[in-house]
Amino acid sequence: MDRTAPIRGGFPVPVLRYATCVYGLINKAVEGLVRSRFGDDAWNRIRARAGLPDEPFIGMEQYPDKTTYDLVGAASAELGAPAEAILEEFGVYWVKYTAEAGYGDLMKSAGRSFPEFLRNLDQLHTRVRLSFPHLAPPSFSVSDETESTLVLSYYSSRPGLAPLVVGLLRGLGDRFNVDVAARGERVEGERPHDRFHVRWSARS
Ligand code: 1MF
Repeated sequence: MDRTAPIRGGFPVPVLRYATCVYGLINKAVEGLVRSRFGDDAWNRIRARAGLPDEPFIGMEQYPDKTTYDLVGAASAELGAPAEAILEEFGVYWVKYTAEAGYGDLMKSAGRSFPEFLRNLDQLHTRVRLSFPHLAPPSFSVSDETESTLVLSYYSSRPGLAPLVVGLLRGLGDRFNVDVAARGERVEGERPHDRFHVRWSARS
């Protein structure tokens, strides 16, 4: 991931880019993904490459977004995979991880079908924010629905995470036993966002 790429307007603004912090739960999930797929040694190399001490992340503590971006960058370098691929795998993993790591009821409350869950994402984040007010959630909205397609608009203060959303959609596909195809496009303008054309079908 190119973290110094110029934004629209042509000059880099690194300070703006890391204005937020994220709950440690995210970093714990990155650690869980790497350890389960690639082992403890790989995790230690990635953690060290990201310049992080050998200390556990605390789920309810907040860490600068930069820590997570650095972890993704270090994983990309260590594993020889593009950052986009790592973000996508992380998205798939997150859906399972949170359902098993204490947020099963939260996930259940968000919906009993793939499209219902997507329609309720902002509500889900509102619910989390009641308990954890420093959450800086993205916003999602659903439009153009048919029985098997919809358009998902994704608004985030965090740059470069569209591949993560593709992974989240795939993870939700696993959760609801549907195959998901998603094509994303960037929408510039007054409220820049990513728009995903999503299609799903029951798994055979
Ligand atoms: O700001 C944040 O800390 C933050 C953390 C997680 C914001 C959003 C999220 C969840 N989101 C991650 C990608 C964000 C990308 C972006 O910012 O543009 C994924 C949202 C999502 C999408 C599809 C399906 C499921 C999803 O998430 C379910 C979810 C969301 C939040 C939590 C759990 C499940 C959550 C619960 C507790 C938290 C933080 C997040 O804080 C804790 C954790 C442990 C102990 C105390 C507090």
